[in-house]
Amino acid sequence: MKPGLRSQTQPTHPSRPVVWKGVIHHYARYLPVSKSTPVITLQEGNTPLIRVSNFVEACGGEFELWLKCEAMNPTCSFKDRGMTVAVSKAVEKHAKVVICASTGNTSASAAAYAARAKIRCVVLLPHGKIALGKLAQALMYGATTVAIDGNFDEALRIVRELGETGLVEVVNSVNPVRIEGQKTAAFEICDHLGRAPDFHFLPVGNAGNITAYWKGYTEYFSDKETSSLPRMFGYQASGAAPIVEGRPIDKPETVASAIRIGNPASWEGAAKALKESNGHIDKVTDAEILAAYQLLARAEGLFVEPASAAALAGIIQCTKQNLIPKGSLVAATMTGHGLKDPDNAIKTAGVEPVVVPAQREAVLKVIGV
Ligand code: AN7
Repeated sequence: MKPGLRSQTQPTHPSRPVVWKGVIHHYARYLPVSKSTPVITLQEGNTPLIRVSNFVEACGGEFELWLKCEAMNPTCSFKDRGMTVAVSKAVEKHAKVVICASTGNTSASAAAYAARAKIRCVVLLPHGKIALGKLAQALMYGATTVAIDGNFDEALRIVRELGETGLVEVVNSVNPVRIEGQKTAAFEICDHLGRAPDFHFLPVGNAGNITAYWKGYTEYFSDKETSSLPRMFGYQASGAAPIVEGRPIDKPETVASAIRIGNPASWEGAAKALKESNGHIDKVTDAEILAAYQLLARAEGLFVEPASAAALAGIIQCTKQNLIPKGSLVAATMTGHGLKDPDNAIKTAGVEPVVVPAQREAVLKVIGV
């Protein structure tokens, strides 16, 4: 096992706390950086891997499930792992402007790291289709925020064209250094579990993350048998499932706005991960996504965004189909924080606060004890 998270984070003195300095600092040897790369970091990475037995019990499974909680990154999604590398490399090249198309999380992350690097950031978003918290992030971090009358795929096409002019640096995952940064999550999982899981579930939008995890797992075990590698299981929303359907979707639709993508940029990377890992890609309905979203919050106190819950809906689907053998070690990536999308949360919870007069008796009545 190569990256060796534990060995490198041992404090030099027992009473001295471990200081985590971010993905580049920790994994420089495995990333496309050199001593002369300026490190733009918000101390991303080193996120919790949390075992969720209540959730497994609630869905009737008999396996061990660990969630990689990427919402604990600085901008509350997994995008920060790739963005620290992308923005650091952009600064190394003396880029003055970074640009991305986004369903929300990439824009939040690019905007934050650009602010830190003191360079400009331009984000192209599908108008009216971005979760509220993500829009708030882009605006607060000071990105030039452009809402296009079109979907993510159209925004990405424009960004690619602008990238070709050489005037701006593209920080979407079509920029390969993004994938390099994101693969570190797989390193952390192996370090934490002491092995790779048997299965790894994750939501699939542009397919950058499934590509990155597979790269991470294969690099971690490059000197070992492939039998140590996990099977990669990806989930798309049924209204936005181009890889499952085998063709681009013109007008993708789903409640999980993060993965409302009809023509994934890393389609080939996903295909490779699925084939080489003997994996599986499938779709889940919006109703299944929202049910899993609410179940996780209530069963475990973990609040993820709807896109992340697509992976959970996939786990529930596989449990019903008996695809996960008893005793398996299963990991899933919870890609973003539930607070990013308060509108869907309030709608899904389906309850409202009980309004009462400011009196003890009135509150007691509501408690019902
Ligand atoms: C929470 O921000 O594509 O398959 O522009 O935000 O690597 O695309 C977000 C994607 C899953 C899918 N979960 O990951 C963007 C964007 C969350 C996400 C995905 C996204 P990929």
